[in-house]
Amino acid sequence: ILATLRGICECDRYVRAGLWKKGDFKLTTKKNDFFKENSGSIRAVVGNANAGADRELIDSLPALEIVSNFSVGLDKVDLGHCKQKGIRVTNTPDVLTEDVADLAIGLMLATLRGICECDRYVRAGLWKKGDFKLTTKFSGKKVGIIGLGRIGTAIAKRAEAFNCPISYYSRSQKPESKYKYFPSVVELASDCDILVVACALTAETRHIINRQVIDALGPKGFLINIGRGPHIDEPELVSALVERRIAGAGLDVFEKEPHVPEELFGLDNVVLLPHVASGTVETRNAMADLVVGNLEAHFSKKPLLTPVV
Ligand code: 8YV
Repeated sequence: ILATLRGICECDRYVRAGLWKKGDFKLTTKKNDFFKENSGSIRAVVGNANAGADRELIDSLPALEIVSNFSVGLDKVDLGHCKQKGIRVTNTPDVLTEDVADLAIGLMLATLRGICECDRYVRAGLWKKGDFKLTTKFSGKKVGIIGLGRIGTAIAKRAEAFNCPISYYSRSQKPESKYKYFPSVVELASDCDILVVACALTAETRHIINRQVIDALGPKGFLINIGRGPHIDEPELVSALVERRIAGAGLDVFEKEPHVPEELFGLDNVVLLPHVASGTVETRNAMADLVVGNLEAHFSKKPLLTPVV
């Protein structure tokens, strides 16, 4: 159901064919021209997961009042600088939680059960020659979640329905949570079958998945990333996947999007998606409504709907 509705196999083919790069390049060119030509009069900026408002952009727009971001993650917005300059910042929480959590489960199923590889196998006419290899069972696997916020909790709830024992790592233990807490990512990785990155990207969580964590996850472990590419030391992950030092990975995000390490394209133990966790018509419309709603509120001097700064 998830693969069909969310186009998981089509997404995987899109990334492997190198098409992602073509989509984003044109946007970047237009953005630069527009900002240059209108820098003195721009009062609002709408960012997203890949292009927000860094110090340089903020300083080049003297009339800027608000950054209304089309994403929940704000790692591309210099929040400290906005605060200092009195620029308001909003994001799009809650409305995308279900989609991102659905896709995390979709990635787990697609990776462990080889759904995209199966799809390629049938399309290539290989079924006639013999049955597909056996894959890995998902139900009952131990799921470790990094970051038990809104999205992490929604993933845990869904994984529980598959009888998966849940454990988590976060900066501090959540006293209200019934899930097992680990005070370090390495301990969490050693104890689970599937490690899921679901935390915000900050200076502290950059490369939270490093060689040590990958080794702790081990050759039977799977890694799922629906957070941000820089959460993972990507060259370390690529060599672990090539050398089969971990069993597999389901990745929606990459360090230098839309560039994906080409060593991954030929691997059968990965599922590669072009950052589509919130990418449904329903959710993108709800996110757009929030972005516009925040701008309307700001310019009519009403309270912002989802203020961050
Ligand atoms: C992006 C996301 O906003 O909300 C986030 O943090 O990463 C996504 O929802 C979306 O891909 C548009 O860039």
